[in-house]
Amino acid sequence: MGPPAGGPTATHCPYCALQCAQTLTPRASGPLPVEVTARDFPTNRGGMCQKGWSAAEVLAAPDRLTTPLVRRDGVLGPATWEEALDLVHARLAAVQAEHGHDAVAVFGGGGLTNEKAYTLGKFARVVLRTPYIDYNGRFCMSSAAAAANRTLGVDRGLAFPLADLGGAGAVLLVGSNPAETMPPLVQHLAGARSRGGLLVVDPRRSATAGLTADGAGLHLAPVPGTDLVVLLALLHVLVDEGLTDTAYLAERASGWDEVRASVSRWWPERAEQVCGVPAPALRRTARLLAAAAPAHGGPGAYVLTGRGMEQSTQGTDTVSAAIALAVALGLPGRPGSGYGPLTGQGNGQGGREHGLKSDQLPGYRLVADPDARRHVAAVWGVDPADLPGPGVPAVELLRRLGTEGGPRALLVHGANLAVSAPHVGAVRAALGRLDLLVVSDVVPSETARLADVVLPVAQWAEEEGTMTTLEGRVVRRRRAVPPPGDARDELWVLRELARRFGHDLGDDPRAVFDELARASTGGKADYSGMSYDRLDAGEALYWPCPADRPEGTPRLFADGFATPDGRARLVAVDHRGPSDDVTPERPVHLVTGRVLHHYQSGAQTRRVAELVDAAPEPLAELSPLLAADLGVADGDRVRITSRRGALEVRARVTDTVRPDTVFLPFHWADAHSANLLTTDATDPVSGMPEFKVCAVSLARAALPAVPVPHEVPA
Ligand SMILES: Nc1nc2c(c(=O)[nH]1)N[C@H]1C(S)=C(S)[C@@H](COP(=O)(O)OP(=O)(O)OC[C@H]3O[C@@H](n4cnc5c(=O)[nH]c(N)nc54)[C@H](O)[C@@H]3O)O[C@H]1N2
Ligand SMILES: Nc1nc2c(c(=O)[nH]1)N[C@H]1C(S)=C(S)[C@@H](COP(=O)(O)OP(=O)(O)OC[C@H]3O[C@@H](n4cnc5c(=O)[nH]c(N)nc54)[C@H](O)[C@@H]3O)O[C@H]1N2
Ligand code: SF4
Ligand SMILES: [Mo]
Repeated sequence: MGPPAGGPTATHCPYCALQCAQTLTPRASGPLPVEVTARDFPTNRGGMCQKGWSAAEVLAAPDRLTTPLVRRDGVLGPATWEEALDLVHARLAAVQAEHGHDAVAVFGGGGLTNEKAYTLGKFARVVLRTPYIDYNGRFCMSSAAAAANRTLGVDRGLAFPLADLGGAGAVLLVGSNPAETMPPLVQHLAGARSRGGLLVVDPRRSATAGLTADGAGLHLAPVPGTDLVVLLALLHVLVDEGLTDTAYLAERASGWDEVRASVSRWWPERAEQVCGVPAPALRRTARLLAAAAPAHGGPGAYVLTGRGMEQSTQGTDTVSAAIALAVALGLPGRPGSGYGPLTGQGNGQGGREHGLKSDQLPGYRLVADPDARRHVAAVWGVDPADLPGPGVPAVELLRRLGTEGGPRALLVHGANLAVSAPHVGAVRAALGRLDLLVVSDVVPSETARLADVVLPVAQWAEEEGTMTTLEGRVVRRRRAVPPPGDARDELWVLRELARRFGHDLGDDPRAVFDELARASTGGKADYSGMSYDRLDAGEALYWPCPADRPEGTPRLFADGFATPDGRARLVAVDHRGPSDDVTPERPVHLVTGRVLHHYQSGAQTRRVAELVDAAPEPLAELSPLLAADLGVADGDRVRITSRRGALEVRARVTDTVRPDTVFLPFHWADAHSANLLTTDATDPVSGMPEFKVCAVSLARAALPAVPVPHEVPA
């Protein structure tokens, strides 16, 4: 591993897909191994959020995993790597000998580097020979990915560099709150705000919706789960008022006639009845977008989506409608205009490009495609017939754990399922049914604490690799310090496990990158023209970057879409409503999401003192009207009950939420986990769970308020 170089190291943030550029300077003394400063880069322009600034604290977390742990007599205790890996190998081999290859499953994470994601996918398919692999990116980007694939022929997050947003006259953000989830991104919205064109669709007046004040734009606050109606109404207005880009539609899209017919019944007054957004606001929004669009001589417009609309059982259809809106306005592929989802995890994009998704092989190829299997099998030196077929999406995989014929052992790399999976009570029960749970992590996450074997791995500032950002741009992650104690690089862990199964996997990140570039050759996400040398020389490389077009592709769709005929395949869709909609017994919509100071399951950020001080506990946001109805005052404890579970948290009474809605962040665990309440119903196309909306009842908690326990790491 070698000692740290000692000088400053240029890398990127451990957390979200914005991948803010950072400089890490090793510290000679003090509790933290490195000092983190922001570095200029086109996405963050020298900015970072508090999570990025405080990231070094996770390196030195007091309960950082520094040795393998093995459960003996019910208790996790230290073990050597030799003992831990021998045990994992022996038990996996025994499970497979008795129950077949499919008896072992793998769950990955969108925070893993491309090298680790690729190797984990290869490990599952070549070493374990199991079809059961999926990742937490299924919870994140799967609806946006499914809609982009079916409509545009490719899924790359944004199809353009983020900095392009600056010149836009209008930016429509549907269910996205970047002011809290990617704060430095807000700089790129300044142009649209100055032109009065920031258009935010969110049932809450989120921090981002607040940016529309003072003439900077409009905030539409729909009933949760009704975004599709909002979008169909916007399309209706474009058609009705002759605002579509007819030349672009004729040349670049198919299916428009069906879409046009399908939106005819969503005139704004009717849409208002369902989505609650006033008809005049729908009309103004459509007109502002059209005025900014190139067909009307505007400076450009963007349609951007977030988890607020995607994490729904109709997420794929809702994103398809957002794409139809962008296409009807003539935006995708036009300079200064476009469509895209704001992706989520640091490498959620790269994770699926390189094989963490149940139906995908490296290069964004399909497991079921015979040519793809042949190509990848050749790179891996195996018989295509030996590659398992497609597996199942995350929620289904978790459901099958420990059931008759389902997987009996699970390896988790970079996901905290015991907090972040939907209907988490059922997921915890499923994990409890396993014969063997092995978790690789950097800290004792809630999932790691349930494991039979815990493997301590290196993180972020301690490793080399690459990440693929929300722009489809590949950036280098670089090592500044060695991992503490006995924590090891995850590539080494996979290599050592594979060796015990008689397989040879490389663990040098540069060599793994070269191999994944080869495996991606000719695929949609082609990295074959990229190398560490080019990335280290500071080149901005966006995929596809094939060897014969090594300049890469910052902007997609200039000459057509990635469909066989180059046209966008528009899909007519209609509103169905949430799977668990409000009833007289459960009359309030529960909406879940994020706050600025915490990341995801909180496994990392609940270990950072300044972030815990800023946001020590989950607060249920409810309106003064609802609070009065319940007899709840600000700071009182409320009990929230859904069909699946109940929890008690304190209330924040605020006029930023609709009176029919309560908002709860999901960054806390155990009795405070929002996912005790959420449903695991999924979108039929993407497998995306409906995290965003379910029906709940609320009551003032019967017991007197007790101090909320701080999350003290065990
Ligand atoms: N601080 C912080 N930043 C993060 C993360 C984090 O955990 N914390 N995670 C990263 C990841 S992985 C992701 S995926 C991104 C997510 O980034 P976002 O998509 O911005 O985050 P969310 O808070 O999940 O959801 C956005 C908004 O959707 C709204 N919403 C809820 N229901 C609905 C609905 O029915 N319709 C509409 N239109 N809106 C709705 C919520 O009120 C919320 O303001 O953030 C990334 N950045
Ligand atoms: N109710 C509700 N639930 C949600 C969402 C929501 O909006 N509402 N959003 C969903 C979304 S968009 C997402 S992306 C998921 C995220 O779901 P999670 O899987 O919970 O995400 P993280 O908390 O980032 O978990 C990553 C784990 O990996 C560990 N880790 C970090 N780096 C490494 C590494 O290099 N290697 C290994 N092995 N481990 C590492 C961290 O310590 C942590 O324990 O949550 C989903 N759950
Ligand atoms: S916005 Fe995202 S990438 Fe940037 S510092 Fe914050 S968490 Fe890190
Ligand atoms: Mo995400």
